[in-house]
Amino acid sequence: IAAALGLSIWAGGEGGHAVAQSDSYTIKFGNVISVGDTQNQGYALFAELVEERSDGRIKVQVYPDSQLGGEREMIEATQFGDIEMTAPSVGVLANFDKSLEVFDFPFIFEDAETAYKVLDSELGDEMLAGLENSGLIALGWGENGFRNLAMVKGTVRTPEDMRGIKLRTMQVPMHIAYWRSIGAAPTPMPFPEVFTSLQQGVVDGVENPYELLFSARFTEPAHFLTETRHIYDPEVILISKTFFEGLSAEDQKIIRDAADEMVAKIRSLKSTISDEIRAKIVAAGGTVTDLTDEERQQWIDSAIPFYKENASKVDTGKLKAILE
Ligand code: EAX
Repeated sequence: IAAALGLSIWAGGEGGHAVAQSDSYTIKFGNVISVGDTQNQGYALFAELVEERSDGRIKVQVYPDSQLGGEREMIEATQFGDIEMTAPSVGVLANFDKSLEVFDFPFIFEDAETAYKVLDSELGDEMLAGLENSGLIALGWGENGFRNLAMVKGTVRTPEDMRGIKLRTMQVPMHIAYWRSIGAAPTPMPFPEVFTSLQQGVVDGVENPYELLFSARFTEPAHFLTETRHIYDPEVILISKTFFEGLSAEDQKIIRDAADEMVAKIRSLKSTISDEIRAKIVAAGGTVTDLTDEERQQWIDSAIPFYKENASKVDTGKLKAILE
């Protein structure tokens, strides 16, 4: 068979291994985020730094906007080395590594600073390192941000208002379980399908950080927004393990250092973007509603039955450590 194949299957086609042997190579980095969004500005910086510091040997080709598919597909492609990098929502990634499910618990972080404390701690490092068991090297925590509601038919203020509402969620079991526990009808689907589903009335609403809701144009059909901040969504910057391990120590360092700078840039851009985009949504004719303290408390309390039901189903030690 080797003779019949002429060994042609290794001529650059077999994931990272062959590519990594040579001096010059291209890293394909797929994501679902729109061009120009803060994450993609961070990924562009990463591409620039890697290219510059390797004297042009390493190219990073970023494929935004779901060009290479949905997040689950791209995680699998990265595991297999069909692409080298991706940066999915932690929720979608938790399907591959259960210990990450603790981030899918609603209202677990009050603000980004608290989230950073956990992500940047030993616990956070341990979680990133654990992804090696799934064929992935995590280069750092990116950030999607706090997720808010965007509805088609009218404003939602309380958990009660969600009864019977078809809400598009990510394909994340814990998110689905929470929305179901408050009486909503969660409808999981990959990101690339959401816009059409909103337009066609397959779902009544969607939840995502303001920036993504706006750049993906979900706020056109779903223009009744509520700042629920129900889930803080860190994304994880991933590189294929087989690919990365085939690289020289020098190249690994170039990539890791550039990833650190990318993460810092994403965090700094994220610190103001939510308010900026919120203003743009309103200027475009959307309605954005803030919760009163009482309403916010109702939302937090609405998650208690969910915690009671699900705390023992995840890595309880980590959940407890985060809550503490
Ligand atoms: O990670 O699918 C989603 O709603 C995510 O927020 C998006 O894919 C970015």
